[in-house]
Amino acid sequence: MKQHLPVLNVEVPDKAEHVASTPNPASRELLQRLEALGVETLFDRFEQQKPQCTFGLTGRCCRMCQWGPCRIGPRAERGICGKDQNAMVIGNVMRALVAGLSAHGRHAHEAMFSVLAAADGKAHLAIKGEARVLELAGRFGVPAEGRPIADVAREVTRILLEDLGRLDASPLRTLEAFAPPERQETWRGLGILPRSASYEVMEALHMTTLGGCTDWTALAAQELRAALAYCYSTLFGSSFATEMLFGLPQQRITTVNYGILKADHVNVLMHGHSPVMVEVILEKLRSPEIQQLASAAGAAGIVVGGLCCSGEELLARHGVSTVTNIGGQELVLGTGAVDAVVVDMQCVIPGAKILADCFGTQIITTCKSNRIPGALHVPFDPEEPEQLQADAERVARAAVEAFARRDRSKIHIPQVTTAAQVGWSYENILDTLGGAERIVELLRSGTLKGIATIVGCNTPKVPYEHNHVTLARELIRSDVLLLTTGCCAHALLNDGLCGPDAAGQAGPGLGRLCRQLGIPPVLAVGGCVDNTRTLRLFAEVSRAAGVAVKDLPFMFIGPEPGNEKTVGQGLTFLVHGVSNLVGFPGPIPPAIPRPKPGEPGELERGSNDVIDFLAGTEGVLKLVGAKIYTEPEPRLGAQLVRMHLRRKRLALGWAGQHSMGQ
Ligand code: MSK
Repeated sequence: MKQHLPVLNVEVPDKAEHVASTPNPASRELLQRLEALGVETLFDRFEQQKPQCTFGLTGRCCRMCQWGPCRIGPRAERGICGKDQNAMVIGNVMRALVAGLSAHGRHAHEAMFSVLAAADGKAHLAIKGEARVLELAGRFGVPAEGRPIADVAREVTRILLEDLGRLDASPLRTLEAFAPPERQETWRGLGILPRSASYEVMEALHMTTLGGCTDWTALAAQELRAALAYCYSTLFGSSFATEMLFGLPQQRITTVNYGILKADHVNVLMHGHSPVMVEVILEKLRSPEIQQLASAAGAAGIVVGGLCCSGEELLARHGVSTVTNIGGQELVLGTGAVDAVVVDMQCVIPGAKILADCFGTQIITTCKSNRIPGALHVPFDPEEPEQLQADAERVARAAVEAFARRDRSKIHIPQVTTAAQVGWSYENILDTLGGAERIVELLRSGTLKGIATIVGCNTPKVPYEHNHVTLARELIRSDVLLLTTGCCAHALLNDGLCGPDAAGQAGPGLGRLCRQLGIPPVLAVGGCVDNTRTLRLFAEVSRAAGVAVKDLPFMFIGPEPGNEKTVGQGLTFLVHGVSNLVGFPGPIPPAIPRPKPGEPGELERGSNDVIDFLAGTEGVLKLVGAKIYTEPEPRLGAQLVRMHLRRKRLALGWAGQHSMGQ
């Protein structure tokens, strides 16, 4: 059933609408096939959860201590402890943010210790990203000349690790090295400079424990501080460590979508976020020994496909075909063609194992934090990496051996493939577009009306992938260059918007530029942590323009927010001065008009300090120069983005004769 939420003024879709509106015909085919087979997916379980609790949806349910759960509504203005709505709502959002921060923190920890392992010559790992090592050495003031690259990488990584775990008040060095000076001044003035991921998570949980901080403004400040730790301690740390280890993405053309699976091949999917073990498993799967094993098992070859962000890491550096995102991970198992899914950390939903059992797929877990009952567990520990090569080979063998057990009667692969132009690093985006000064010129002249990052997860609260694709199509038509990561990127890759022929869907300025340069209008820049690449681009364009990021026509768009990590993604850009458009309201109650005291018949805006702080004109907009817009209808969302970019351009005197294409 559809659920209308009057308090949020939105309607969430039912399963029929997901099926009807999802833009990828392969997803639709699999949704219908699984329904016909009577196999349940997240879209069915979403129906079972309806109606969803409106206290939870609006952030007014507190489960932080064992006195509760407490709800704030017409019957109770405060929780049992006396906590009011503001403290409850911002506390809930902050706890979501630091959960996401912890997830990226563990990812960063694994990547950084893997660099140390490589620097120490362990586990046959190499330092392939010399350019990034040397850049970081320069930024951190680490001597590099005449030293072995392993020594420099070790010293640089020790600094990244300090940034991950510092407990004293000394500066977060990655922030000092990479954040625009204007921003550093702003954050210093607001008192929100963070220490590290570890400290800010501890402080956020401390502040929100029973009898802790109930001043919502102090909690809001910690929210922004934690967002900065999220950005400079974990996102930059993960992305940089991975680039030091495996090098930068390289541009290439590849093929994506469900149709890359082949019935007569071993089909292995890589799923999760941490790229370390999957890189070694990929090497093993491509080795003559494992290829021979596949052939002996009767397979015509081995297909490797990517899911979620581990898939995007392999796509960016190796051109490995991606298939789908968090919302499609059950659907791809419904092809009955997947022999094994190798999963590491995050975004692997329990439903995937249920589907795997239905179709005889082997699940192999490789992160010691994340175990799944019944799965083969071969954990990677970067602090004890000696087993890495042998374990990766064991995983590759197990995946190939699963081929013999597959039930061939259930194979159903939608024959849908899409071309994609991938491998975008910060450096090669800059080079391809002609440098930061040239990008400023493109923006100033109106060839590009703006640049936006469109990212994030899926949520069953909006039609599956519909918002991602609709917003992207609308915006490129309006000459807005898009960068994308995460689950959104999968939707746009499969739709062809990141492909070599997508220029024809762009507006006149962006389309011409794409044809001139041979690029698509949507650039897939990697996994969730690689939003750093976009942030660096925004900062570099700002430097070249001599205009603060907050004043440039940039936007962050999260059409289908889902994971706790998305809270930090949006706020990362927000604290840099980049306004957010989110496709579904966060767990924050809207400010509802109410009768004006003493003036019957008149209405005034209902008080909601938290929403006023995040989305009004007096809060973050004044403090950091950006705010949050919410709009679940994607065409209206696109209008909001156009309006926002237009206002920025007008203020800069860059609007000229050009109108935003509608
Ligand atoms: S995988 S964090 S659901 S983007 Fe990075 Fe997708 Fe969101 Fe996970």
